[in-house]
Amino acid sequence: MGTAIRIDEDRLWNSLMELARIGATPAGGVNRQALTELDGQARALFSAWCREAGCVLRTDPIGNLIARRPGRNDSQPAIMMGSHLDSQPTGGKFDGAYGVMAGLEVLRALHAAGIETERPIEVVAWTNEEGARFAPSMMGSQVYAGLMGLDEALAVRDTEGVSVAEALARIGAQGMADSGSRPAAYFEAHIEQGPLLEAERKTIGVVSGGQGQCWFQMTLTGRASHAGTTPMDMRSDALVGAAAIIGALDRIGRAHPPGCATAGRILVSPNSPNVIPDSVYLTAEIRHPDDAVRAAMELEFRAAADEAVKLNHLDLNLAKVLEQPAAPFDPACIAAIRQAAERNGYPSMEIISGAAHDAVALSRIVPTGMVFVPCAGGVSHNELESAESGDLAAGCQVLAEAVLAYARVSDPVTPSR
Ligand code: HGY
Ligand code: MN
Ligand code: MN
Repeated sequence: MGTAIRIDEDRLWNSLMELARIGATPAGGVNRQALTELDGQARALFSAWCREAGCVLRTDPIGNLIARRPGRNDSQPAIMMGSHLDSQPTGGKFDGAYGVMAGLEVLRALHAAGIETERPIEVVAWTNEEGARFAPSMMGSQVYAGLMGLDEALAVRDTEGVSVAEALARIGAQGMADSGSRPAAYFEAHIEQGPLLEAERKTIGVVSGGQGQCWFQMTLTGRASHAGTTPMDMRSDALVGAAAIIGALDRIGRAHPPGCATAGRILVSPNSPNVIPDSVYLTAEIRHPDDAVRAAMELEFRAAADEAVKLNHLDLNLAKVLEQPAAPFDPACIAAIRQAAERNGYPSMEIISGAAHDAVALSRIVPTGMVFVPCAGGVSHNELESAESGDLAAGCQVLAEAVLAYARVSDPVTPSR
Protein backbone atom coordinates (compact mmCIF):
# COMPACT_ATOMS: atom_id res chain seq x y z
CA MET A 1 0.00 0.00 0.00
CA GLY A 2 1.33 3.42 -0.94
CA THR A 3 1.28 6.31 1.44
CA ALA A 4 0.06 9.88 1.29
CA ILE A 5 3.50 11.43 0.90
CA ARG A 6 6.94 10.84 -0.56
CA ILE A 7 9.75 12.76 1.06
CA ASP A 8 12.13 14.80 -1.09
CA GLU A 9 15.66 13.36 -0.93
CA ASP A 10 17.42 16.43 -2.33
CA ARG A 11 15.57 18.85 -0.05
CA LEU A 12 16.56 16.73 2.96
CA TRP A 13 20.22 16.52 1.86
CA ASN A 14 20.45 20.23 1.05
CA SER A 15 19.01 21.17 4.44
CA LEU A 16 21.52 18.92 6.18
CA MET A 17 24.39 20.50 4.26
CA GLU A 18 23.15 24.03 4.95
CA LEU A 19 22.77 23.25 8.66
CA ALA A 20 26.27 21.70 8.68
CA ARG A 21 27.72 25.07 7.67
CA ILE A 22 26.84 26.31 11.19
CA GLY A 23 29.86 25.31 13.27
CA ALA A 24 31.63 23.70 10.30
CA THR A 25 35.19 22.58 11.09
CA PRO A 26 38.13 22.45 8.63
CA ALA A 27 38.15 18.63 8.82
CA GLY A 28 34.57 18.48 7.52
CA GLY A 29 32.70 18.04 10.79
CA VAL A 30 30.86 20.38 13.11
CA ASN A 31 31.57 21.93 16.51
CA ARG A 32 28.13 23.23 17.53
CA GLN A 33 28.07 22.62 21.25
CA ALA A 34 24.94 22.96 23.34
CA LEU A 35 23.63 26.50 23.96
CA THR A 36 26.54 28.21 22.24
CA GLU A 37 25.99 31.04 19.78
CA LEU A 38 26.27 28.46 17.01
CA ASP A 39 23.55 26.32 18.60
CA GLY A 40 21.46 29.47 18.68
CA GLN A 41 22.04 30.01 14.96
CA ALA A 42 21.03 26.43 14.18
CA ARG A 43 17.86 26.86 16.26
CA ALA A 44 17.00 30.04 14.41
CA LEU A 45 17.47 28.36 11.01
CA PHE A 46 15.34 25.36 12.05
CA SER A 47 12.64 27.71 13.38
CA ALA A 48 12.51 29.69 10.14
CA TRP A 49 12.23 26.51 8.08
CA CYS A 50 9.43 25.19 10.30
CA ARG A 51 7.46 28.43 9.98
CA GLU A 52 7.76 28.18 6.19
CA ALA A 53 6.22 24.70 6.50
CA GLY A 54 3.19 26.04 8.36
CA CYS A 55 4.28 25.35 11.93
CA VAL A 56 4.15 27.34 15.12
CA LEU A 57 7.04 27.15 17.55
CA ARG A 58 7.37 27.13 21.30
CA THR A 59 10.29 26.72 23.70
CA ASP A 60 10.07 25.10 27.13
CA PRO A 61 11.98 26.13 30.28
CA ILE A 62 15.05 23.97 29.46
CA GLY A 63 15.12 25.28 25.90
CA ASN A 64 13.59 22.33 24.06
CA LEU A 65 12.44 23.86 20.75
CA ILE A 66 9.10 22.40 19.61
CA ALA A 67 7.60 22.99 16.14
CA ARG A 68 3.91 22.10 15.87
CA ARG A 69 1.86 21.44 12.74
CA PRO A 70 -1.84 21.63 13.69
CA GLY A 71 -4.14 18.66 13.05
CA ARG A 72 -7.83 18.49 12.15
CA ASN A 73 -8.51 17.52 15.75
CA ASP A 74 -5.93 19.77 17.37
CA SER A 75 -6.94 18.91 20.90
CA GLN A 76 -5.63 15.35 20.47
CA PRO A 77 -2.09 14.54 21.73
CA ALA A 78 0.45 15.08 18.95
CA ILE A 79 2.65 12.56 17.22
CA MET A 80 6.16 13.80 17.98
CA MET A 81 9.47 13.43 16.13
CA GLY A 82 12.82 14.91 17.09
CA SER A 83 16.50 14.67 17.86
CA HIS A 84 19.18 17.27 18.62
CA LEU A 85 21.04 20.15 16.95
CA ASP A 86 23.94 20.26 19.41
CA SER A 87 27.12 18.37 18.53
CA GLN A 88 30.28 16.99 20.06
CA PRO A 89 33.34 19.29 19.86
CA THR A 90 34.62 17.15 16.99
CA GLY A 91 31.22 15.98 15.82
CA GLY A 92 29.83 14.99 12.44
CA LYS A 93 27.23 16.51 10.12
CA PHE A 94 24.57 13.87 10.82
CA ASP A 95 24.50 12.93 14.55
CA GLY A 96 21.29 14.54 15.81
CA ALA A 97 20.97 16.89 12.85
CA TYR A 98 19.60 14.07 10.70
CA GLY A 99 16.70 13.35 13.08
CA VAL A 100 15.71 17.01 13.27
CA MET A 101 16.00 17.55 9.51
CA ALA A 102 14.14 14.30 8.79
CA GLY A 103 11.29 15.46 11.04
CA LEU A 104 11.31 18.81 9.24
CA GLU A 105 11.22 17.01 5.88
CA VAL A 106 8.09 15.12 6.96
CA LEU A 107 6.44 18.45 7.86
CA ARG A 108 7.54 19.97 4.54
CA ALA A 109 6.25 17.00 2.52
CA LEU A 110 2.86 17.20 4.28
CA HIS A 111 2.76 20.95 3.69
CA ALA A 112 3.70 20.60 0.01
CA ALA A 113 1.06 17.91 -0.50
CA GLY A 114 -1.57 19.94 1.37
CA ILE A 115 -2.32 16.97 3.57
CA GLU A 116 -4.14 17.53 6.84
CA THR A 117 -3.62 14.95 9.56
CA GLU A 118 -6.15 14.07 12.25
CA ARG A 119 -3.62 14.57 15.00
CA PRO A 120 -1.16 17.48 15.31
CA ILE A 121 2.46 16.62 14.49
CA GLU A 122 5.47 18.04 16.34
CA VAL A 123 9.21 18.09 15.71
CA VAL A 124 11.55 18.81 18.65
CA ALA A 125 15.16 19.93 18.79
CA TRP A 126 16.06 18.72 22.30
CA THR A 127 18.48 20.79 24.37
CA ASN A 128 21.95 19.41 25.08
CA GLU A 129 21.62 15.81 23.95
CA GLU A 130 25.39 15.31 23.79
CA GLY A 131 26.37 16.26 27.33
CA ALA A 132 29.75 17.40 25.98
CA ARG A 133 29.58 20.95 27.39
CA PHE A 134 27.04 20.37 30.18
CA ALA A 135 26.86 16.89 31.74
CA PRO A 136 24.89 14.69 31.68
CA SER A 137 23.72 13.98 28.16
CA MET A 138 20.08 14.06 27.05
CA MET A 139 19.47 16.94 29.46
CA GLY A 140 16.53 18.53 27.63
CA SER A 141 14.68 15.30 26.98
CA GLN A 142 15.35 14.05 30.52
CA VAL A 143 13.85 17.22 32.01
CA TYR A 144 10.90 16.94 29.61
CA ALA A 145 10.35 13.31 30.67
CA GLY A 146 10.58 14.19 34.36
CA LEU A 147 13.82 12.19 34.77
CA MET A 148 15.89 15.22 35.78
CA GLY A 149 14.82 18.28 37.77
CA LEU A 150 14.62 21.58 35.89
CA ASP A 151 16.49 23.53 38.58
CA GLU A 152 19.15 20.81 38.78
CA ALA A 153 19.68 21.05 35.01
CA LEU A 154 19.67 24.86 34.94
CA ALA A 155 22.37 24.89 37.63
CA VAL A 156 24.84 22.65 35.78
CA ARG A 157 28.02 24.54 34.81
CA ASP A 158 30.50 23.97 31.99
CA THR A 159 34.28 23.94 32.48
CA GLU A 160 34.30 27.76 32.13
CA GLY A 161 31.78 28.09 34.98
CA VAL A 162 28.87 29.14 32.75
CA SER A 163 25.54 27.65 33.90
CA VAL A 164 22.87 26.17 31.64
CA ALA A 165 20.54 28.96 32.77
CA GLU A 166 23.06 31.65 31.78
CA ALA A 167 23.78 29.96 28.45
CA LEU A 168 20.04 29.68 27.67
CA ALA A 169 19.57 33.37 28.44
CA ARG A 170 22.57 34.38 26.32
CA ILE A 171 21.02 32.83 23.19
CA GLY A 172 17.44 33.70 24.12
CA ALA A 173 16.44 30.05 24.33
CA GLN A 174 14.77 29.81 27.73
CA GLY A 175 11.06 29.36 27.27
CA MET A 176 7.86 29.21 29.23
CA ALA A 177 6.35 26.30 31.12
CA ASP A 178 5.14 23.92 28.44
CA SER A 179 1.37 23.71 28.50
CA GLY A 180 1.39 21.18 25.65
CA SER A 181 0.11 17.70 26.51
CA ARG A 182 2.41 14.71 26.25
CA PRO A 183 2.56 13.27 22.73
CA ALA A 184 0.71 10.08 21.85
CA ALA A 185 3.92 8.62 20.44
CA TYR A 186 7.51 9.67 19.70
CA PHE A 187 9.68 8.64 16.74
CA GLU A 188 13.34 9.51 16.15
CA ALA A 189 15.50 8.95 13.08
CA HIS A 190 19.26 8.71 13.68
CA ILE A 191 22.40 7.35 12.08
CA GLU A 192 23.36 4.06 13.75
CA GLN A 193 26.76 5.38 14.90
CA GLY A 194 28.00 1.78 14.77
CA PRO A 195 29.05 -0.74 12.08
CA LEU A 196 26.21 -3.30 12.04
CA LEU A 197 23.82 -2.00 9.34
CA GLU A 198 26.66 -1.36 6.90
CA ALA A 199 28.21 -4.78 7.61
CA GLU A 200 24.85 -6.51 7.14
CA ARG A 201 24.05 -4.34 4.07
CA LYS A 202 20.79 -3.14 5.61
CA THR A 203 19.26 0.25 4.85
CA ILE A 204 16.98 0.45 7.89
CA GLY A 205 17.61 -0.39 11.54
CA VAL A 206 14.37 -1.17 13.36
CA VAL A 207 15.50 -0.19 16.85
CA SER A 208 14.20 -2.46 19.63
CA GLY A 209 15.58 -0.24 22.40
CA GLY A 210 18.65 1.39 23.90
CA GLN A 211 21.28 -0.15 26.15
CA GLY A 212 21.61 1.22 29.68
CA GLN A 213 24.40 3.51 30.80
CA CYS A 214 25.79 5.31 33.84
CA TRP A 215 28.15 8.29 33.97
CA PHE A 216 30.61 9.23 36.74
CA GLN A 217 32.63 12.35 37.52
CA MET A 218 35.58 12.01 39.88
CA THR A 219 38.32 14.14 41.37
CA LEU A 220 41.49 12.47 42.65
CA THR A 221 43.52 14.57 45.08
CA GLY A 222 47.18 13.92 45.93
CA ARG A 223 50.08 16.23 46.71
CA ALA A 224 52.01 18.43 44.30
CA SER A 225 55.77 18.09 44.72
CA HIS A 226 59.03 18.30 42.79
CA ALA A 227 59.37 15.64 40.08
CA GLY A 228 63.14 15.50 40.59
CA THR A 229 63.43 15.37 44.35
CA THR A 230 60.42 13.37 45.53
CA PRO A 231 61.30 9.67 46.00
CA MET A 232 58.88 7.33 44.19
CA ASP A 233 57.62 5.78 47.44
CA MET A 234 56.82 9.19 48.94
CA ARG A 235 54.49 10.38 46.19
CA SER A 236 50.73 11.02 46.11
CA ASP A 237 50.46 11.24 42.35
CA ALA A 238 46.87 11.88 41.25
CA LEU A 239 47.68 11.17 37.59
CA VAL A 240 49.14 7.72 38.36
CA GLY A 241 45.94 6.96 40.27
CA ALA A 242 43.84 8.15 37.34
CA ALA A 243 45.89 6.06 34.91
CA ALA A 244 45.22 2.95 36.99
CA ILE A 245 41.48 3.70 36.97
CA ILE A 246 41.46 4.30 33.19
CA GLY A 247 43.22 0.98 32.63
CA ALA A 248 40.82 -0.85 34.93
CA LEU A 249 37.82 0.71 33.15
CA ASP A 250 39.09 -0.57 29.80
CA ARG A 251 39.63 -4.08 31.19
CA ILE A 252 36.12 -4.09 32.71
CA GLY A 253 34.58 -3.06 29.38
CA ARG A 254 36.47 -5.76 27.48
CA ALA A 255 35.53 -8.40 30.06
CA HIS A 256 31.76 -7.86 29.59
CA PRO A 257 30.94 -7.82 25.86
CA PRO A 258 28.88 -6.30 24.24
CA GLY A 259 29.15 -3.75 27.05
CA CYS A 260 31.68 -0.94 27.02
CA ALA A 261 33.47 1.38 29.44
CA THR A 262 35.15 4.68 28.62
CA ALA A 263 37.10 7.47 30.29
CA GLY A 264 36.48 10.42 28.00
CA ARG A 265 37.65 13.55 29.81
CA ILE A 266 40.68 14.21 32.01
CA LEU A 267 41.90 17.50 33.46
CA VAL A 268 45.28 17.48 35.22
CA SER A 269 46.54 20.05 37.71
CA PRO A 270 48.93 21.78 37.78
CA ASN A 271 49.63 20.13 34.40
CA SER A 272 53.32 21.04 34.50
CA PRO A 273 56.00 18.65 33.18
CA ASN A 274 58.11 18.69 36.35
CA VAL A 275 55.41 18.78 39.04
CA ILE A 276 53.76 15.64 40.44
CA PRO A 277 50.04 16.20 39.71
CA ASP A 278 48.03 16.85 42.84
CA SER A 279 44.57 16.89 41.28
CA VAL A 280 42.91 15.06 38.39
CA TYR A 281 39.31 15.42 37.18
CA LEU A 282 38.24 12.28 35.32
CA THR A 283 34.97 11.13 33.74
CA ALA A 284 33.89 7.51 33.30
CA GLU A 285 30.92 5.89 31.64
CA ILE A 286 29.76 2.26 31.59
CA ARG A 287 27.17 0.79 29.19
CA HIS A 288 25.54 -2.64 28.73
CA PRO A 289 22.22 -3.96 27.34
CA ASP A 290 21.70 -5.95 30.59
CA ASP A 291 21.28 -3.75 33.68
CA ALA A 292 22.41 -6.53 36.06
CA VAL A 293 25.69 -6.94 34.18
CA ARG A 294 26.17 -3.16 34.11
CA ALA A 295 25.65 -3.08 37.89
CA ALA A 296 28.38 -5.72 38.26
CA MET A 297 30.68 -3.68 36.00
CA GLU A 298 30.04 -0.63 38.20
CA LEU A 299 31.00 -2.56 41.35
CA GLU A 300 34.25 -3.68 39.67
CA PHE A 301 34.93 -0.09 38.62
CA ARG A 302 34.35 1.26 42.14
CA ALA A 303 36.61 -1.43 43.62
CA ALA A 304 39.36 -0.55 41.12
CA ALA A 305 39.02 3.14 41.93
CA ASP A 306 39.30 2.45 45.68
CA GLU A 307 42.39 0.28 45.08
CA ALA A 308 44.09 2.94 42.92
CA VAL A 309 43.37 5.63 45.50
CA LYS A 310 44.71 3.55 48.39
CA LEU A 311 47.87 2.49 46.55
CA ASN A 312 48.68 6.09 45.60
CA HIS A 313 47.69 7.74 48.92
CA LEU A 314 44.98 9.84 47.30
CA ASP A 315 41.58 11.22 48.24
CA LEU A 316 38.70 10.45 45.90
CA ASN A 317 35.48 12.33 45.28
CA LEU A 318 33.31 10.14 43.04
CA ALA A 319 29.83 11.17 41.89
CA LYS A 320 27.40 9.24 39.68
CA VAL A 321 25.79 11.87 37.45
CA LEU A 322 23.67 9.62 35.23
CA GLU A 323 21.91 6.32 35.80
CA GLN A 324 19.92 5.21 32.77
CA PRO A 325 18.44 1.69 32.70
CA ALA A 326 18.15 -0.17 29.41
CA ALA A 327 15.11 1.11 27.50
CA PRO A 328 12.91 -1.25 25.45
CA PHE A 329 10.90 0.65 22.78
CA ASP A 330 7.18 0.19 22.11
CA PRO A 331 6.17 -2.95 20.14
CA ALA A 332 3.53 -1.09 18.09
CA CYS A 333 5.97 1.69 17.20
CA ILE A 334 8.58 -0.92 16.28
CA ALA A 335 5.98 -2.70 14.11
CA ALA A 336 5.00 0.55 12.35
CA ILE A 337 8.67 1.14 11.49
CA ARG A 338 9.24 -2.43 10.32
CA GLN A 339 6.07 -2.35 8.17
CA ALA A 340 7.09 0.94 6.56
CA ALA A 341 10.52 -0.49 5.70
CA GLU A 342 8.97 -3.64 4.23
CA ARG A 343 6.30 -1.66 2.32
CA ASN A 344 9.09 0.30 0.63
CA GLY A 345 11.27 -2.72 0.03
CA TYR A 346 14.14 -1.39 2.18
CA PRO A 347 16.37 -4.17 3.62
CA SER A 348 16.02 -3.91 7.39
CA MET A 349 17.08 -5.60 10.60
CA GLU A 350 16.22 -5.26 14.27
CA ILE A 351 18.99 -3.61 16.31
CA ILE A 352 19.67 -2.45 19.88
CA SER A 353 21.07 1.08 20.10
CA GLY A 354 24.56 1.22 21.58
CA ALA A 355 24.33 5.00 21.71
CA ALA A 356 21.89 6.78 23.99
CA HIS A 357 19.34 9.06 22.37
CA ASP A 358 16.56 11.43 23.41
CA ALA A 359 14.24 8.58 22.42
CA VAL A 360 15.53 6.67 25.46
CA ALA A 361 14.23 9.43 27.76
CA LEU A 362 10.94 9.73 25.86
CA SER A 363 10.43 5.95 26.01
CA ARG A 364 9.96 6.26 29.78
CA ILE A 365 6.79 8.34 29.27
CA VAL A 366 5.29 7.63 25.82
CA PRO A 367 5.31 4.84 23.19
CA THR A 368 8.58 5.34 21.32
CA GLY A 369 10.30 4.02 18.21
CA MET A 370 13.58 4.76 16.38
CA VAL A 371 14.71 4.39 12.79
CA PHE A 372 18.42 3.89 12.14
CA VAL A 373 20.29 4.32 8.88
CA PRO A 374 23.91 3.29 8.24
CA CYS A 375 26.88 5.64 8.57
CA ALA A 376 30.17 5.00 6.81
CA GLY A 377 32.33 2.53 8.74
CA GLY A 378 30.07 3.02 11.74
CA VAL A 379 32.16 6.11 12.52
CA SER A 380 30.50 8.84 14.61
CA HIS A 381 31.51 11.41 17.24
CA ASN A 382 34.18 12.08 14.65
CA GLU A 383 34.46 14.82 12.02
CA LEU A 384 34.69 12.17 9.31
CA GLU A 385 31.14 10.95 10.05
CA SER A 386 29.27 10.43 6.77
CA ALA A 387 26.08 8.86 5.41
CA GLU A 388 24.56 8.19 1.98
CA SER A 389 21.80 10.51 0.76
CA GLY A 390 19.73 7.53 -0.40
CA ASP A 391 19.92 5.88 3.03
CA LEU A 392 19.01 9.13 4.79
CA ALA A 393 16.02 9.53 2.47
CA ALA A 394 14.90 5.93 3.05
CA GLY A 395 15.04 6.43 6.81
CA CYS A 396 13.06 9.64 6.45
CA GLN A 397 10.42 7.90 4.31
CA VAL A 398 10.07 5.19 6.97
CA LEU A 399 9.81 7.88 9.66
CA ALA A 400 7.11 9.67 7.63
CA GLU A 401 5.03 6.54 7.19
CA ALA A 402 5.36 5.43 10.80
CA VAL A 403 4.30 8.89 11.99
CA LEU A 404 1.42 9.10 9.51
CA ALA A 405 0.21 5.68 10.63
CA TYR A 406 -0.23 7.24 14.07
CA ALA A 407 -1.30 10.71 12.99
CA ARG A 408 -4.06 9.31 10.80
CA VAL A 409 -4.30 10.96 7.39
CA SER A 410 -6.92 10.83 4.67
CA ASP A 411 -5.07 7.75 3.42
CA PRO A 412 -4.58 6.03 6.81
CA VAL A 413 -1.82 3.50 7.26
CA THR A 414 -2.89 2.07 10.60
CA PRO A 415 -0.32 0.71 13.10
CA SER A 416 -0.69 -2.92 14.03
CA ARG A 417 -1.87 -3.37 17.65
O1 HGY B 1 26.39 9.40 24.46
C1 HGY B 1 25.62 9.01 23.59
O2 HGY B 1 25.38 7.82 23.45
C2 HGY B 1 24.96 9.98 22.66
O3 HGY B 1 25.56 9.87 21.41
N1 HGY B 1 25.04 11.33 23.14
MN1 MN C 1 22.87 11.80 18.68
MN1 MN D 1 26.14 12.01 19.76
